[in-house]
Amino acid sequence: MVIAYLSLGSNKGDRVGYIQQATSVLGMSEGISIVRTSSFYETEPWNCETKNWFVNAAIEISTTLSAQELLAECQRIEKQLGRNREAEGHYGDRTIDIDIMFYGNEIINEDNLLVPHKFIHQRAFMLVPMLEIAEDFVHPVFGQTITELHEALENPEMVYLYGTRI
Ligand code: PH2
Ligand code: MG
Ligand code: MG
Repeated sequence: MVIAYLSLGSNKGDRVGYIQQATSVLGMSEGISIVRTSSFYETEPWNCETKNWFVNAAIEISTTLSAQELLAECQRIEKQLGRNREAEGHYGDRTIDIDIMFYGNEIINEDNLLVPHKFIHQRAFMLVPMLEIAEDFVHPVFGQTITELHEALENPEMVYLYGTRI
């Protein structure tokens, strides 16, 4: 059994509804149990063209799936909830994006999967929800806790200006 942390994001349609649906479908998947969920945050698009703000959240799961099996399950659920990668293009608007942030303490560097997610330490929309559910979790590459990574953000005090808890 491995504890993993997922980042959920939506900037198209019923954003909160998609995140709730994704969480409930994940919880029904064989080999996945939901342990904890963060609040929802409305966040400014980070490094993408769109003007449509996201809703983001983080969840803690315990799983018997391998990291690759978990990735496949996340992608299956994205598709089930109407995500169409071909139509949306790179960083386009999406009904739901489910990213593996951490898979236990494992460091995975495979063609289709990088864990820890390579941008966690730069993204308030990942760190702020994580603060709520796993502030003491240590990033296995940087050796710093979520709290420390959040404090090291360029503008940690600005977080609530561009991201609002909803
Ligand atoms: N996801 C991205 C790129 N930019 N910005 C916000 N605020 N939230 C996201 O989930 C997000 C993003 C790529 O997946
Ligand atoms: Mg993403
Ligand atoms: Mg993704």
